Amino acid sequence: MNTKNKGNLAKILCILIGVAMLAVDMFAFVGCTKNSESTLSPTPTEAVVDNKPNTDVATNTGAAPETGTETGSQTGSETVTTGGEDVDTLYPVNACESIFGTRLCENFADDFYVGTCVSYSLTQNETATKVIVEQFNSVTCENEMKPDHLLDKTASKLNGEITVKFPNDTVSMLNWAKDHNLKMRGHTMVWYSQTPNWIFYEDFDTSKSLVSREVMLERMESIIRQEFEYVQENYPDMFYAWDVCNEVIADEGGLRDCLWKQTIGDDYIEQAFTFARKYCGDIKLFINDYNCYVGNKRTTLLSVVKDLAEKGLIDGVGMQSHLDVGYPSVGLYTATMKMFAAFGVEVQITEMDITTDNKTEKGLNVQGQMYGDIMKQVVDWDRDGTVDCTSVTIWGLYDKISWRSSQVPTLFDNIMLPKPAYNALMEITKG
Ligand code: 9MR
Repeated sequence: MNTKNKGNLAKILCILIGVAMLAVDMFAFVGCTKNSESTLSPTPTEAVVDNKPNTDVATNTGAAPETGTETGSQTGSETVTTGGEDVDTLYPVNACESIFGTRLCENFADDFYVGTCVSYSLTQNETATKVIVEQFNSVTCENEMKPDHLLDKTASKLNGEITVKFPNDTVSMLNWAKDHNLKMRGHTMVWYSQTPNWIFYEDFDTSKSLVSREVMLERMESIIRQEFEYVQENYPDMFYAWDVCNEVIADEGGLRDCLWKQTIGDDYIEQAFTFARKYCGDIKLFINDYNCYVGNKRTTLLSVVKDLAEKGLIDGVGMQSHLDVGYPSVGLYTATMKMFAAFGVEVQITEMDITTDNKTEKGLNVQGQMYGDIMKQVVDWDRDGTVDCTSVTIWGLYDKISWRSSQVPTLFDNIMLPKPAYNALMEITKG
């Protein structure tokens, strides 16, 4: 029996066991699974609520842009609820030596890293870990390396200077990635959202005044230095790219207004990359955004990237790529990628997901086709040198835990089985 047939047999076995266990669960015999996730995870209801802060996101039809941002800006929130990690406990962990018999990342091994985002709970789950390690060779913390997770207010006040502290859940995730030989993308340093307000105020006290440009520049440098130093010391060579600035362009074009810009000034992006360049070692520096292909937003992003590239401050552009089957067209999306590549920088697809409201077999095939068409073009261009794509990350391991779960945007369905989208990527052959 050849490898492919073995893989298919393993897959069928998994599906049969999965279905059988699903039936068992319906009669409430839940104690038979090996996973301990149920005690760690929120209930499915909580999960859906927690993972969807942006219920007002557009559905990306017609000219509606990709969304992917939250409405709140710097809220000062000091906790992050990752939520949504209700990993299905029914899936057979040890039933098959190889879960699917094929490896997505192997298909693109000569081209770029293939990643997924992970939450703390996901990394605690045996099934999810097995699928991730089999299918992907790169991961991004979905929330656990964002500013509100790493910036420690108590320590900052105590020390009288901005203090970065990698909390236990983040450290556990980094250890998990290291133990499984996964590479990581850092996400993210300078962002208008999920960034506590107190970092911008005198004495880290929001009842006082905003600090001066000089003080904020010192704080910015310190944050960037501490983050890079921590990972270089504890996880050398694990991080290959970092979103230094995230979502800095306004939806209508121009720079997004935010407290970074208000305190430092319009050059805050260049300043961030200058500091990052000083401390990053071999880690590649990225500017990351959504709707990169839309009108004035694209125009501004192109000019920011061109400027940073000419100054040698940036290594690549992260196209988040929260897409929908109705928008953008594959042509518009890939043409934009080529424009960034023309500046001589790398391009990474950093948060790819493609929503669809049509969950029928036909709808999922259309979704698969779009995943496949995009990736085929990216692979072709990467191979002929038109685009230097170095990483593709899918935002969400499987539909049930996606931030847009109701529109089933990932490669794996609600019980973590491969969808047509997965198959479409596997079908892209080596040239
Ligand atoms: O997927 C993330 C979700 O769990 C969080 O609740 C949300 C809060 O901001 O952030 C999501 O990830 C975002 C990413 O960090 C930046 N680009 C848009 C992503 C989707 O909102």
